[in-house]
Amino acid sequence: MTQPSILVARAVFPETLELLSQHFEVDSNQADTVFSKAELIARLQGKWGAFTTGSERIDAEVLAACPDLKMVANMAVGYNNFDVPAMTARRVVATNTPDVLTETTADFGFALLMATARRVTESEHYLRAGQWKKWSYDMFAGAEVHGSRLGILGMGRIGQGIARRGAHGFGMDVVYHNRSRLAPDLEAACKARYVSKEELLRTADHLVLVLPYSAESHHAIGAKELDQMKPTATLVNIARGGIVDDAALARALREKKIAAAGLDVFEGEPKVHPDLLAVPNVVLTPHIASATIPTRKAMARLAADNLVAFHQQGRPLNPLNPEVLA
Ligand code: 8YV
Repeated sequence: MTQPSILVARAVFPETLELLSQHFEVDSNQADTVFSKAELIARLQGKWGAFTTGSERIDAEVLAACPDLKMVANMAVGYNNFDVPAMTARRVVATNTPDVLTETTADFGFALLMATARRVTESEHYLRAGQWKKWSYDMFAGAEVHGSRLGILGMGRIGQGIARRGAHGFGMDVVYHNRSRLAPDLEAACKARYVSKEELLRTADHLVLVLPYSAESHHAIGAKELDQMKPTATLVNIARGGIVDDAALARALREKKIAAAGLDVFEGEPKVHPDLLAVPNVVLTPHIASATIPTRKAMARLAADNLVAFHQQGRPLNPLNPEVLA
C-alpha cells in the first residue's frame, strides 16, 4: 500500500522525520528556507498532509490551490497562522500542540519579567561597553518583583503557570482578566483574582500578556491602554505580535509612560520596529519562550503523533476543528 505524502515545512529534529517516515512519504524542507505563499502552494501539491511550525499561513487561497490536503499539524500551541473556518469548510483537519510547552513557556515569561523589572540586559550592555567605573546608590535601580502586583491578560494554561510562579514563588498579589472567569478551584490553585481589564491595567506592577492572537485581540494594548498603566509598571509579551501596538509601545517607553517592557514577539517578526530597537528600557528576545530542547522535541513529537493518529485512527489527538471528524 502506498503511503500518503506529507510536507514538513521547516527543518525539524531527525528523530521527528524518522518517525514520520515510518508512516508517510516525507518531503522535508531541511534546508529550513521560509516559503513564500507560492512556494508553499507548489510544495503542497498532491500532499495529503503538512507539518507546519506556526508561521506558514494556511488560508482559503492555499486550500483552494491544494485540494488533496486533508490535515495540517502545527508545531505550536498558537494557531493564528491557520484560517480554521476556511479549513473546516474544506474539511481539512487542523491540530496544535497544547500542554507540552506550558511550563517551559511560563518559565520564560517569568525570566522576561525578572530581566525587565531588574534591568538585566540594559545593565549588561553598560558593563560590556566598559562604562562601569564605580558603584552608585541608584545605579540600574529596578522595580520590585516580590510582593508586587502581577497582572495577567489571558488566563489559559500558560497564564495560570505564570500566576502560580508569581503567587507561590514570589509572594505576588495576582490579578487577571480573561474572556471568561476561571473555575474557583483553578483560581485557588494560582491564588488569582479576576478583575476588569481597566482595573488590571490601572493597578498591575507587572503586566504579562498570554492571550491568543485574533481580530479581537489585535492591538489589545495600544496608546490608550498604555496611558492607563502606572508609570512604574512593566509590560511583558510572550503571546503574539499584533496584540501590542509596537509603535505606541515604543513611544510610551520613550516618554516613560511605563517603566520598561520585555518582548518575545513582535508585529511583523522577524522584523522588529526600529523605534523599539532605539529605546533602552526594553528587553528583546527572538520568540524563544518555548525554546528548550526537551520542550521543542515534545512539541515536534506531538505534531507528528497528531498526523499519525489521524492517518491510522481517523482521529488526531488535538483537533482544532473536531466538526470535520464527525
Ligand atoms: C513556537 C509558539 O516556537 O507554540 C507557540 O504558539 O509561539 C512557539 O512555541 C512557534 O510558534 C514556532 O513553532
